[in-house]
Amino acid sequence: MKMTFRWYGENDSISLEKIRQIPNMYSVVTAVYDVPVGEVWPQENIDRLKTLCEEKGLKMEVIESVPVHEDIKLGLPTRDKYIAAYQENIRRLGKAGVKCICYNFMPVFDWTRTQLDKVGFDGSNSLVYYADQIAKMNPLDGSLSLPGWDSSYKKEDLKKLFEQYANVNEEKLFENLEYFLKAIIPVAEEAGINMAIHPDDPPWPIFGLPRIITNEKNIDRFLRLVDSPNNGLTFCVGSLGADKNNDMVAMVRKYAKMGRIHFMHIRNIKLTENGFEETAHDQKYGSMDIIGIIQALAEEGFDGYCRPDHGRMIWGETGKPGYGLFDRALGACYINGVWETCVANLKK
Ligand code: DNO
Repeated sequence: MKMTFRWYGENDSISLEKIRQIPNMYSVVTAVYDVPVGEVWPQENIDRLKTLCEEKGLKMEVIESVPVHEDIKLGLPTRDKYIAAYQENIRRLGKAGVKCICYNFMPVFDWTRTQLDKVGFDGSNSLVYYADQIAKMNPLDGSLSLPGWDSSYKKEDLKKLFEQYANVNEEKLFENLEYFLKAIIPVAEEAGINMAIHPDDPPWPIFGLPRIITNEKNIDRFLRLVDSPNNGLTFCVGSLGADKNNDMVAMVRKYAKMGRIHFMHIRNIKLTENGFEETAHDQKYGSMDIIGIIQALAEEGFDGYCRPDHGRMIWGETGKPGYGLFDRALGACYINGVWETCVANLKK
């Protein structure tokens, strides 16, 4: 397992020097952030990021994300031009030595939470999702501001998007995903890149928009759409684990055995009657069987990438919700410790 850390490029307040000092750190996870969705990333921007990382002793083998234009998800006639740009991005990233691209296929909204700084029992704060709060939110009244989604949408753009998605149900979204995969996976195969879809977070429809990468049945279907090892998963524990019907250890074991997990996002959440709360990574603070998951990965000889996922804000740190330095670094150390113990026990 190769440990990685998300870095938001040169504007990230967390420096590569600091990331480098986290024990066992292998690669950053980053992206070209200043090019609009659907456009080709200049090779020089990609190469510059790579050089910056390598100068600090880190690799740049994972990209998160190359975002998918809404027209592709909607299946509009204009999708072909955006798919061509996507293919070109895969080729360019392959040239720069990238091995894994994380992306998602969630309509309009990426990850969704209802509060970004809920104070926990120990005075730290974290992201939470409460169903009763979501029920009160209206994405069309212009008041919504969430960390995971593109705030450049204007109220009118959003209204139009919602109208367009009125014709897209789960079946249609699967069809549009299939069309996209059939075009990009052969390019990824040639470029030596593993594509790793991120599950929908949370794994159920939001604001009436369909979501499909949500459970084992749908993931099986996704993997069959293009049955290539390059068509794989970002297995995000905190996303899939928000649905208590998902048996996380069994799913991790199954997809790791198939060689289809390319990237692990590991974090813990505490499930409540009303949704979930993000916690420290350590097993005992949340509802996820983090140790069982890492043990399954070790037993299956997982050699893909892993990153600590959202951290709490601790020790007075402020910054991008979920993406501070301290708690994610603690998360990486915890994951490393459990991983090394599991691997050592297997050798006994
Ligand atoms: C949230 C992230 C997601 C993820 C995208 C991948 O913290 O896990 O925003 O990067 O869904 O495309």
